[in-house]
Amino acid sequence: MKKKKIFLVNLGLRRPLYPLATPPMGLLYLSAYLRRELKNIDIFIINQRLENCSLEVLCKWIQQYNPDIIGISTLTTFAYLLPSFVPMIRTACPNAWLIVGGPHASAVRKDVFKDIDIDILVPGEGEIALKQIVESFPEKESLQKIDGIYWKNDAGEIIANSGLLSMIENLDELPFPAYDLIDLPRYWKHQSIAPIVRRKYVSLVSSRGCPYQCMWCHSIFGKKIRMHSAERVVDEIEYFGKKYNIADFEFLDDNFNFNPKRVIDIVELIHKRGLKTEVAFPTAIRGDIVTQEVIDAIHSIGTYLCGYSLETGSSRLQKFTCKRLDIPKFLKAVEITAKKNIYITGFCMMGFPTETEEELEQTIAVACKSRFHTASFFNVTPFPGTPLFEWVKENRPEKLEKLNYNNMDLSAMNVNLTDLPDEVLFAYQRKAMKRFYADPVRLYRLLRSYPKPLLLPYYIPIFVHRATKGLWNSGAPNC
Ligand code: B12
Ligand code: SF4
Repeated sequence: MKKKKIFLVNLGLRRPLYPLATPPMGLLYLSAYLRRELKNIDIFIINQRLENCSLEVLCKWIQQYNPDIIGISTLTTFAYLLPSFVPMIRTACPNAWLIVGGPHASAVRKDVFKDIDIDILVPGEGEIALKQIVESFPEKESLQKIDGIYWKNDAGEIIANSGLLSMIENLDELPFPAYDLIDLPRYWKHQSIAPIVRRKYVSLVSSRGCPYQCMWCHSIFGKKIRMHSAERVVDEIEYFGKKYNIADFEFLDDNFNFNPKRVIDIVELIHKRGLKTEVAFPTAIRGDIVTQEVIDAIHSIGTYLCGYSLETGSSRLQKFTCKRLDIPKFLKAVEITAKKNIYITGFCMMGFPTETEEELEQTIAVACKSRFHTASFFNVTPFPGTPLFEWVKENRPEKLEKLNYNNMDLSAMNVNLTDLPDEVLFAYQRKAMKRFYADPVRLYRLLRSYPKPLLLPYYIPIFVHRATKGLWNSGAPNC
């Protein structure tokens, strides 16, 4: 039987003010699962964010490979590339099936078909659905048996299959991500989510789904958290550590510490197996459930960086946004983490609907009081498919008219969902940067704890861009 050839591509670009490139974990998990479940296939992965190449170059790669199935993954910020890219690959590979999956597909669902001529859309966790799609190829009608996907039949109608997309109940059943399909060392030259350039690391995802309800957040993996067992997490650490001769692991979970007992079990197993590790949790720690025991444990396995998300210092907005963070417990967690000399990146959001100047001040005050080493003060942005987007659509629909997600980067977003003038919101963001960083003690702590102080100048342009928000980079909404 002829091998089925599958080309998977992650769309997106790296920019000077957003120079990040992370291993495309979604595509690595999908590939590993397909390879295990279906024997007669070949898979090729390209991450445009790593290559930073044009769509024409991407298309040439695809044409040379001549795939049967092309799977595209994209964030909403790069979905603007789809209407140019899809016709190109349609022409290059007229008989291939085109599938879109990933965060944008999960958020926008059927509406993705409005702008582009694709065959199938997978809205959420992709392993089982993609396997069934590959099995169905080339019989389009067999797609009707796959729960929860959208597809276009030969008459050009978009069909929304009934049922829910099948998900993997027990995450340990997933094979290890297929790192062998990418050139991992090339990623080490770029910044990952942890703001430290040039380090040898492997990214891991030890859980899927998050039970919290923050109104701005995605629901790609559902609202129930599923976790790898401690054994499985440590097996991956051991395997990839040996394979790449590295010790540094970056966890990309939404909620690594949801079950503190699992954290302790993971740490104990790492010690028991005598593994040498260094660990970063740039996104994965929920502050108000952190305990001293958890911090002692993660410190003992070489944790050097933790991202902590305050988002807002206002208790009213904590309730309004359903983040419901317990701020005093959060500050305590930051403090005990800082005492271990773990570098802390703090995340704040400014510009929630109904947010007042007093509440903006509260966020600045809490961030400045905290023991964060760095803080980012991002604009609140309503992404499709989130409760925040629905709220804005219903209550402030005019705010969505100006919104343009294209190529948005962390510091360039100029969205303003408040009822305050733009100048006022941006002035608070500048004030936040000034007050936070104009503190000699903080600067001393930052220099002392940042893992690679000589590389700090690399971040000056990003710092300047944020600190001058709205002065000369106000322009059109969302640059
Ligand atoms: C790593 C990461 C990044 C990486 C890049 C990721 C990428 N794909 O390119 C970096 C750091 C660059 C990044 C940047 C941003 N990110 Co980000 N990021 C993440 C994070 C933390 C982990 C992603 C991950 O690896 N997940 C694990 C893998 C296994 O899941 P997955 O990729 O979703 O893949 C699964 C499914 O989606 C599906 N699937 C994926 N691709 C495909 C393809 C096909 C064909 C099929 C069938 C299925 C399929 O199957 C996979 C396996 O089940 C997620 C949060 C999260 N929990 O997912 C946010 C997330 C993806 N990011 C998000 C956002 C908003 C951003 C930013 C816009 C933030 C900002 N405000 O600036 C920026 C982009 C700015 C820019 N200009 O570049 C949102 C996406 C919202 C959206 N609608 O697009 C998320 C969901 C976070 C959130 N809380 O909402 N991010
Ligand atoms: S922001 Fe974090 S805690 Fe809140 S729902 Fe999203 S992943 Fe969960």
